Amino acid sequence: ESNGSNQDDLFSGHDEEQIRLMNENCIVLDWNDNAIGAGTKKLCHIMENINKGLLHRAFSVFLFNQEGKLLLQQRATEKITFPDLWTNTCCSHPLCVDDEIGLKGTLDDKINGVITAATRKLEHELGIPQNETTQFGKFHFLNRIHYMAPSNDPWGEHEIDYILFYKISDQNSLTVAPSPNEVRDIKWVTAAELKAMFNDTSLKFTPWFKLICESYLFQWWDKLNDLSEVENDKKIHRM
Ligand code: DMA
Ligand code: MN
Repeated sequence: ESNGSNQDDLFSGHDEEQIRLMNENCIVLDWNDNAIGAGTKKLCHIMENINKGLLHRAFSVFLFNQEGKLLLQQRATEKITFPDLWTNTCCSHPLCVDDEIGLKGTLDDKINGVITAATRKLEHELGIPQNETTQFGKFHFLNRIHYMAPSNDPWGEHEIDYILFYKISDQNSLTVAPSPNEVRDIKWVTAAELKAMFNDTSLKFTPWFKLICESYLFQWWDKLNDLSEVENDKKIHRM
């Protein structure tokens, strides 16, 4: 069989738009978060490649309103990896393009690239206009988490994930208009409401969201008014 028909097999039954997005170029990394190349989203998310060590850069946004509520999303059924699972506000990958890759290779430069990608994807997934994201609040970089998690066969994740908090500043409100091809549902929750959701066995969560909830999320959330003691951690946390 040709590579073409193998590719058709891998994607058979999946959504056309989500198949198209599998051609995006992710940033391939060494274990210290240095960019060493490009790899399609497809290649980076095949467990067979991950098991050989293929690693890429990602980000996870946690968006909070003025009341300290966190915006959750349920991933669309159309998503090829981790469909229908509840997760943090927005996750994706900075791409191999000049303004997202962090060309200077410093952590600050990489964070800026990730924030550019996050602003792009908040609009793409949740319909939050980029000009609102840049004007109506502020991103905080918390830390980086290196983790691996299988999804439905043959797919999985293996990422260095930049954790970003975004706080809407006083008097502003963001337009939120989710794209149905990306997001099935959304929900604003307090910490107590999120903990209650974990006790509801009918709800399923993404592995990275569970990892972050079990480690840092609630202690950071307690400090939402002043993140200065916890943000900008330069260490890569292997989980
Ligand atoms: C990938 O998210 C990023 C993390 C942190 C798992 P995703 O599968 O939602 O990516 P995309 O939105 O680009 O499909
Ligand atoms: Mn990924």
